Amino acid sequence: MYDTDLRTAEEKAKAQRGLKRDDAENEAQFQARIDAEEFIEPKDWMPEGYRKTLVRQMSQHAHSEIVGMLPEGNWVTRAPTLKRKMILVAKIQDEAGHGLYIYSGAETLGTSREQMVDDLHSGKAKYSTIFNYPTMTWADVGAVGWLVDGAAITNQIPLCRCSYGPYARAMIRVCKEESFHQRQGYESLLAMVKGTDAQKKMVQDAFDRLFWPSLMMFGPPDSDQPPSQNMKWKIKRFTNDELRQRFVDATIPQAEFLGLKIPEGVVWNEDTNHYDFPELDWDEFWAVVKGDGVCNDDRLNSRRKAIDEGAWVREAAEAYAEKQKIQQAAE
Ligand code: FAQ
Repeated sequence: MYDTDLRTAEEKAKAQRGLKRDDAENEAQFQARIDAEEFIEPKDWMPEGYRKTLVRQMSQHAHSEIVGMLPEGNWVTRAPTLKRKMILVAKIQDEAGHGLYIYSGAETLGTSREQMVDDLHSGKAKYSTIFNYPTMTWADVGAVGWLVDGAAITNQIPLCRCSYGPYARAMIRVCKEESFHQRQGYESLLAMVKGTDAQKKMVQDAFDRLFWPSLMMFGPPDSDQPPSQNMKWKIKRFTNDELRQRFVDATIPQAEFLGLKIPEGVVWNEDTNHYDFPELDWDEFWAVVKGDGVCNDDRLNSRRKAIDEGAWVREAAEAYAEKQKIQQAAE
């Protein structure tokens, strides 16, 4: 109602011009550092758009790691052997670790983890569409390792060279662990295809259902996107379609080695030296992004429940930390 800024109009205009000039200079300097392949660190000046884009992408990434534990968690009690159970538990714990590093990395941009988690639970923030598909059989668990972690690595190796230092550094360890995840998934399917006919059929079925959604993990087609500021800022180094193609080219020979039937329309193109593949069902993709996937409600309800039921643990930990602080101050 009242204007508390006591500067004259002339003073305000002058300040605005100065601000603009400073911002332009800052922005030019910032872009020069990016072009020179320098890392941007938390306390460095950055354009608001860069900060926002990173918080969005990193929080979405962290949420994906955390929500991604749910489809696999369903199988811990049903893993076929003790060895497989131990591997699965180790993998799920790794995913939790990835989520925590990436939340911490995103917090260095000034958004609290509580805020990011609230945004996930309110439906404002996204997580990868792939985790809204169910894991119906044990072969699906292997296929998640092979295809979902495989797609994640393809996407994330370039992120080790992302211009934002904390994200890039977190990705180095994450990619090493995802690589183990991909191999264990592939190895478990390799064991199954050497088994009974029913096991082979189960692997084929998992591949048929999860192959296309794993291609959607790379995001919408380039033709839908305006030229990306993201690439200029070197947050992303390759476009969604480039990475999707790279993943298809790596995955089809692996599927052949498993003895799987390759989906119709996926064919080697001698001219391009790549596999051609049909247009994905982008209506399905957007429906899942918007919350209409088979498991969207289930996943979010599980996360909300976990946060509510864990509230007393967080309160106890805070009370304990407070007590320790008082004791240390008294010593
Ligand atoms: N799902 O302009 P673009 C994992 C959204 S971790 C949902 O192309 P961008 C580990 C996008 O946010 C897997 N939403 O966006 C694991 C944007 O939304 P906006 C996760 C999607 O950011 C394995 C809009 O559509 N990995 O798997 C998806 O430049 C096994 C327009 O899209 C990462 O997050 C999608 N698939 O590129 C855990 C990697 N795709 O702004 C357990 C880091 C797009 O309109 C078990 N993220 N959207 O609100 C990225 O590299 C990028 O964010 C992309 C999207 C490539 C996902």
